[in-house]
Amino acid sequence: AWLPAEAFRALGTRRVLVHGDGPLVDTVFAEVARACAAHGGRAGRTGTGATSGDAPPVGPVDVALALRTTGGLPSAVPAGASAVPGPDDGPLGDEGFLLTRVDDVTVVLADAPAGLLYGLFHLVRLGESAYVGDHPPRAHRPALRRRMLDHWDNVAVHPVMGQVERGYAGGSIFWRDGAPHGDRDRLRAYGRLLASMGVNAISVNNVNVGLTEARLLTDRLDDVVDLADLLRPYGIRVHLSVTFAAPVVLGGLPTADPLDDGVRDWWESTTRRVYARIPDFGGYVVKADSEGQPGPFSYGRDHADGANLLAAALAPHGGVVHWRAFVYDHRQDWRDRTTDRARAAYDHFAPLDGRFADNVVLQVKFGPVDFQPREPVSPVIAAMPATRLAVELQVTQEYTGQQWHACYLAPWWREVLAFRPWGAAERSVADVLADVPGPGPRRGGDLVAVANVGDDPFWCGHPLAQANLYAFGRLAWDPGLDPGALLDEWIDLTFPASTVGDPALVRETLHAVLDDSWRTYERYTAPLGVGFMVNPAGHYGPGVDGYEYSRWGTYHFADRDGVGVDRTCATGTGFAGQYPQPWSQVYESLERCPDELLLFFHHVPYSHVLHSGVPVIQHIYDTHFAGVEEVVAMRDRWTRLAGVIDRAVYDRVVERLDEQLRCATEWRDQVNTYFFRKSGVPDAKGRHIY
Ligand code: BDP
Repeated sequence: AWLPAEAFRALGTRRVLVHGDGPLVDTVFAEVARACAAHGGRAGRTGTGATSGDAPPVGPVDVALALRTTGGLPSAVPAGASAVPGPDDGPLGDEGFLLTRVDDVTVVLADAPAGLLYGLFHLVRLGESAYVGDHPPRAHRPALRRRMLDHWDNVAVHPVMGQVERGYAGGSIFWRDGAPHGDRDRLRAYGRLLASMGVNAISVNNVNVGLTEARLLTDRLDDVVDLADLLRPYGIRVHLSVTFAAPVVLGGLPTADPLDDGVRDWWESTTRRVYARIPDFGGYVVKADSEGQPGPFSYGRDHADGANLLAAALAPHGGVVHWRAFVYDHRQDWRDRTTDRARAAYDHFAPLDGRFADNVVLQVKFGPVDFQPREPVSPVIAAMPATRLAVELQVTQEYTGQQWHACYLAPWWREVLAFRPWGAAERSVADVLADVPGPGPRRGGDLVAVANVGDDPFWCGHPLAQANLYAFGRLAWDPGLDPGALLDEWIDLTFPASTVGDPALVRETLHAVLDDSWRTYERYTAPLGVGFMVNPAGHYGPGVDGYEYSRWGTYHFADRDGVGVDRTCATGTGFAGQYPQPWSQVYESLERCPDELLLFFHHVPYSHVLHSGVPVIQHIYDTHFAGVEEVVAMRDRWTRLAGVIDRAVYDRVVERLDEQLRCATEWRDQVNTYFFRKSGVPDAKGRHIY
């Protein structure tokens, strides 16, 4: 993974002072001391309680990482640094830091320990450039206050989903066969990786909560205490997925009705017991009334009643509920225009805006359906001005190649975060989450993602899938970051120049393979935003009609004349009307709807000509041929790294690219053949279609 010892070379060759107290500062000092021991520098520490057992102060220093709260700065920090004004746009806060250079000393200042930790990893990212030239004081703060990973990990092995639901990286790093995993070093290493990308919250069990997993809240709490202890030194708070039926299945109560006093008491006392053991416990994640999970609907209550019940139990302790908006009827059929699955989250939640307690965070999947490689941004995000929101991404590649396919998702997430639901001059999704002022009350939000990590030696199955994990954390810190620049960061931290044969070639090759890989994946899979042509058994590989006649509500409606889902207000399901202006009109209009979402919003004849000038049927053929050619090129590019990077990483990626090519070819052939047979329209370029 990223952060091998060599990534600390620039820091570790210098004289570094760490100033401050507390467990997170201990972590910073341990990192610095290790780096200096490896690379010949010197580490020193000052602070009120920090001297005994620590290395002595180092005299003149090249680098100082100092907490400003502990009674002034030590004398080794140049006087000028104490004069550095606070950044003019407000305090640094709990997690921010300030970086500058004064009298040839690189100085990182923070007002709280987590800021120092993030400042340290910022220095590591900067490498040599942190220690040369001018660095006028600059404040760095996370745009989003909670940057969270949800692990869909089962404690006990699930008969269908295994140890990790939608996990493609081996078993869980937290659990093994019903017990804690036990590899504590690896958990610490994971905490360190997460801190280096800015993640500060994690939920450690699946949102589909089985009975064993439910008990983490009560008689198996010790296991969670242990995880919290291991991750706390990296600034990470632990959260738990809980079942709404917990008062019944764990507490033996006759009901889980959110308005029942006994139920309320049960949640309060249970939550109090959790905080007695884990004072910085983050809170609960809840999937309710969705895909078989219990919820308030069973008691004739709504989701504000449900969420507020748990929020009330958590509020005195500072915890939050992440209440998922992924609520829909998974036994529907396309009965009439109102049963469109894409409508469900908005239909359920928009009317509840304003009723959620302050410590409820409504967690909304980025798109209206389900983590497809292309969907419009969920209209719920623009519909809840009085509710805290989290946008949920899927780092685990359930629908994007399952960590067999190289698919760098940062460009896609960047598009989602940059989407402006009220039009070009208004706020973006990232602004909504970051509490940027706009019409309506200001409400802060989170970015959350389903994790892609397991006990695989490469952490993510595909070594290059680590770039997705890394980019997620960094985008949650700063949604404005450029995906290409993030890839550079990840490359520098993972393949430091001193560890590879030809750093320039490594960089060039990784960009060639990854930069456009999400669009490549989109090209060889379901066309033009229609989604879900996947194999229903595991969501891997093509299954063009796999869901077409089932009850899951995900259809493409292809027939001999055309394809696509009519979600217009005029003639379709009315989903387009869930957007504010201008998007409701843009999506409603066949002329204005962006090509890449055409079949999400419209049912069109195969001859319909796209903005690109190409008819839909020909676009399908062209993109599917192109997608496979691009995978061939990716594979060729990668082989140039033979002998240049670590052999095991190289081989693992070759194995994955071979499979990606096989699978992409299968996608191409099945999708092209399907549409050729449905439409009878031959490929204008005369290529072979079976
Ligand atoms: C779907 C997954 C399913 C999850 C569900 C969810 O296929 O395994 O339980 O999302 O988000 O995409 O709850």
